[in-house]
Amino acid sequence: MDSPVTTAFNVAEIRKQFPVLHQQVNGRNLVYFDNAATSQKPLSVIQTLSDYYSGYNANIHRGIHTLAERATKAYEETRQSVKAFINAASTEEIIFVRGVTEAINLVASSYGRKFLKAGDEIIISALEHHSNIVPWQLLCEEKQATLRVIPVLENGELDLDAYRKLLSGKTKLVAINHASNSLGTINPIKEIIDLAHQTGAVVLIDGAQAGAHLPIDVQQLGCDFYCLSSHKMYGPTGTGVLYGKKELLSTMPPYQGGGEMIKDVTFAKTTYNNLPYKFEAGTPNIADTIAFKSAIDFINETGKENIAAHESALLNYATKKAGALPGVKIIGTAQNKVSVLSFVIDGLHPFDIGQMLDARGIAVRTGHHCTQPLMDRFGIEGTVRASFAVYNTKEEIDQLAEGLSRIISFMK
Ligand code: C6P
Repeated sequence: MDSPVTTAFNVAEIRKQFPVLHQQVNGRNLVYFDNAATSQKPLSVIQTLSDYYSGYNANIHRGIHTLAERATKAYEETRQSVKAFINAASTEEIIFVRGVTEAINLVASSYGRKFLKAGDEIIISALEHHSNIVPWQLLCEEKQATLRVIPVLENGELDLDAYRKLLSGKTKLVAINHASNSLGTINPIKEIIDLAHQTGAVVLIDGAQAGAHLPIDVQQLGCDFYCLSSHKMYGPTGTGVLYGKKELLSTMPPYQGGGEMIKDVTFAKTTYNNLPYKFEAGTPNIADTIAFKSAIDFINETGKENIAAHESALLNYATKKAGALPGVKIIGTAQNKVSVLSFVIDGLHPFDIGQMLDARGIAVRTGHHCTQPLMDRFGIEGTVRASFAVYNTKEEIDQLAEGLSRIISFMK
C-alpha cells in the first residue's frame, strides 16, 4: 500500500508562496524536482530583493548616510540570523562568501597554505562534490601533501572502518559533506569530527545539501568549518556562508585583499580588519545576502522538522514507486538520506530520460552531478536525480512515476 504523505503544514499554502511553480512547461504543469541543484524562491525573498533595490540600495560599512546605514543594518541582520540558524558562538565566525565552492576555496587557500606542509595528509570521501575535491587537490599539489579518500559502501554509506584506518598523526584536515548531493546519504558527521579531532586534524563540513533539510548546530558538532549556499536554502544565488571557529579564523591570513578587509593601509604595511571583515574584501553581494535572511525566516517559520518530515515521506513514497518500475535501479540506499532519489534504468541513458521527462514538464537533473569519482565507484556514467523540497507533493511523484513508466514501455 502507498504510504500516506501527511504533513504538519499546508502544502497548497506553501506552494502559493512560490510563483515560479505556477507555470506550464511543454504544455504540462511544471513539476520541479531539481531542488538539490537549486531550490525555488518564496515571494518573501523576491520582495526583499525588490525592496532593497527600490528602497535603500547603497554600499555597506562605508557611508554614514541614511540609505547606507539601512543597507548595513539589513546586511548585518542576516549575519545574526545565520549565527542563530547554525548556533555559532559569535557573528565574528560568520563570513559571507559566494557559496560553498568559495567557502571551501577560502579555507584551502588561507588555512591550507599557512598550515599544511609536505608529507601532511587531507582526508575527503568518495561521496564528495568536485567543490570538495579539487581545491584540496590544488593544495596537495602545491604543498606536496597527500589526499586520502574514504571509500563508499555499496549502499552509499561511508566505510567508517576504512576512515579510522586512514586517520593518523599525518592527517591535518578532514573535509566531508553533511549530505551527499548525488545519493542523498546523510553522513555521521559528529562521529567523523570526533575521530578527526582525536588525531588533531581540523574538520570542514560541506553543508550544501544540509542547509534546507537538516538541523545544524556547529557548537554541538564541534566542527572547525561549516559551509552553506543560500540558493539551496530558498535564498538567492551568489551568496553563502563560511562558518569558522574564531580561534582558527584569527590565525588565518586574508583570502583576498581590497577594501573593507583592512584597518590601515600604507605602502610600507597594511593591517587587517577584525573578524569577520578580514575575509570580506570588496563590495559584497549585498542584495542577495539581505534576502538570504528572508529565506532563513521562511525555513524557520515552516519549521525544519516539519520540512524534514514532509520530504522524508515524499522520498519514501518516491523510492517505492520508482523502485517498483521494471529496470529501475536505485543508486544510494543508505539508511539516513536527505530527499534525493538517484536511479538508472536498464538500457536507457540518463540524459535521454531527463529529456523525455522534461517533455512532460518534469525537471530532474541527469549526469554525474559534479561527483565523477562517485559515478566511477558505481561503474556508471551518471544517474537521473529527483530531489524534493517543501513545496513538492505526492501527486507530483505520481506524475514522475507515470512518466517513467511510459518512457520504459515506449523504449522497449
Ligand atoms: N551541487 C547539484 O546539483 P555551490 O555551487 O558553490 O553553491 O555548491 C557546490 C556544492 C558543493 N557541495 C555539494 C554537496 C553540492 O551539492 C554542491 C552543489 C549542485 O548537486 C550543483 S552542481
